Amino acid sequence: MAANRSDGRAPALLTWIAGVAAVLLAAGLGELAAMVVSPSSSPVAAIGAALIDVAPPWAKDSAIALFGTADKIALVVGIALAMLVLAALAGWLQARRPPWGVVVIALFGITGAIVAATRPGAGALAWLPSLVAGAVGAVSLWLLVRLLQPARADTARTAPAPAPAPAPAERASAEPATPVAGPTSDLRATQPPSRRAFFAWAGAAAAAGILAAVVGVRGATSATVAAVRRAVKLPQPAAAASAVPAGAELDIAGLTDVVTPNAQFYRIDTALIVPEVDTADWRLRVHGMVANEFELTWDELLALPLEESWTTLTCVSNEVGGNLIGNARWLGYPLRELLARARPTADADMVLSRSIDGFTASTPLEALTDDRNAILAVGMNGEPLPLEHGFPVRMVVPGLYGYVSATKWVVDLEVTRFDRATAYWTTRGWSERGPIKLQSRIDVPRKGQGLKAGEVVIAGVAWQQHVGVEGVEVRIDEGEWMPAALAAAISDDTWVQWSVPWTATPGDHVIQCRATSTTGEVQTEDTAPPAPDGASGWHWRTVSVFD
Ligand SMILES: Nc1nc2c(c(=O)[nH]1)N[C@H]1C(S)=C(S)[C@@H](COP(=O)(O)O)O[C@H]1N2
Ligand SMILES: [Mo]
Repeated sequence: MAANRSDGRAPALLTWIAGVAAVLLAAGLGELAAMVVSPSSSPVAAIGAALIDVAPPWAKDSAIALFGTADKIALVVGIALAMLVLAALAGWLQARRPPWGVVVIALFGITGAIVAATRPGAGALAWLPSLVAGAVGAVSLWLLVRLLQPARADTARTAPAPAPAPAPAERASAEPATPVAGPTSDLRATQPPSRRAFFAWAGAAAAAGILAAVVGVRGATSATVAAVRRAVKLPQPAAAASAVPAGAELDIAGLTDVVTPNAQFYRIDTALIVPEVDTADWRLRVHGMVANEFELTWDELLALPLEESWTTLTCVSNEVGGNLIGNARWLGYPLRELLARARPTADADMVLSRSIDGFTASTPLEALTDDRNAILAVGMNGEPLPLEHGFPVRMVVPGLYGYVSATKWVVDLEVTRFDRATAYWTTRGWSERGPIKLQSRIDVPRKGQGLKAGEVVIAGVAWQQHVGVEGVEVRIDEGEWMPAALAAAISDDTWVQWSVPWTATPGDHVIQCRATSTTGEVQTEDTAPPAPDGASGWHWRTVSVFD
């Protein structure tokens, strides 16, 4: 380990360690406090949530492109790394330009507190964990850096102000077994302050911080709302969904299941911490350009005649060939009925749905009042909504991308107009309307899968919700289009499987597919990126066929 410089300055590395140890302890205690206050009040979560909201549109794009549904983990890791770099910097500052290191940490705590307290849905004590973290970080940094500095006695000795002789007992405790003057004290002046004490304290702070963070994060994983969810008993549907038709599920290894299990359903949202909404507190406010504003409670909602329907949900960020799509059996109350009760005024053309966490979606009023299965959903594949899929209540609207229709943790419906209100992603450059584009995807042969020459099967899924898919075609090496066999569709609101046999010949080949909708539209070859209103183009896959 580097020795103290002759000028008495601690090596930079040690100042960085001091900063990191102090911030680890601070962040850990912040998480512990958040466990008690509320998960979303965690300093890291609050800063992450704010970053998500202020991030430019391309950042969301590239985050999803780079990390897919692991984008949140990537963000947290990024914040943690940035915090550690800042921590090291604060340690260095505190050693070289005191008290600026302590000031920086304290300012961070205060900033975190303000951010946490001003998040949508923030609780009354949301500022507390960040303030705890800031205070702990500032004090521990001050203490740790002090341990790096030459002992006080050395400096005191240079200014020998004659002090009144202390009482023997006092002296004994103040300067234990150290002579006030003489050869020994001279020797001490050239010695570095105790590194052992510094490492012991820094190590203890870091370890305690990590332990507190682990306890805090694990303890905060929504135990209460999870229990509320487990206790929910969904009523029998007044109208059941059709059974999955025989022949909807082709028996082909590697082909996507026609019904997506909840645990495998893609998750996309801006919520770093899954919002916790107790059914006892849930209210849906229906208001705006309506004759009859009202509020709905959970019990009132469950007492209504609920209907079950199949709808395939798709994210606008889904690339051609991507997997941000899933199909489920949803249970809920028709929004058409709910809006009929509210009686929208004639000039209203949009419903702005709002989540408890501030996310909003703009859905054409027409899509919510026509005959499609646009519902206020409480059930997913026979279970209450999973917490990360919107428990207790979300919207599901066939035919529209999720960002303009599928509001999770929904608490507010404002009937309004597109020229009066703007939704979350529209303010970030995405289209104000998002009908789902006609798409098809190759699932097998799988990416990079080696194939043996001979009879093989090419299969995948195709979708254009609420329009429906009429056919799929496949071509090899830009040859003739071959019609694929469509499996039975559950409905026009769901995707459909397809397959086509192929006699594979040795060599590298390009497989492409395209769908045709029930309106006769052929899936366009023109490629478009996800922004601003959904990707387009043909999905293709190269395969190597061996003898
Ligand atoms: N509250 C809230 N609801 C939301 C979102 C969100 O960020 N917050 N994202 C929407 C988007 S972009 C999509 S694609 C769907 C995804 O729903 P899922 O996560 O249940 O698959 O939820 C929608 N509902
Ligand atoms: Mo989405």
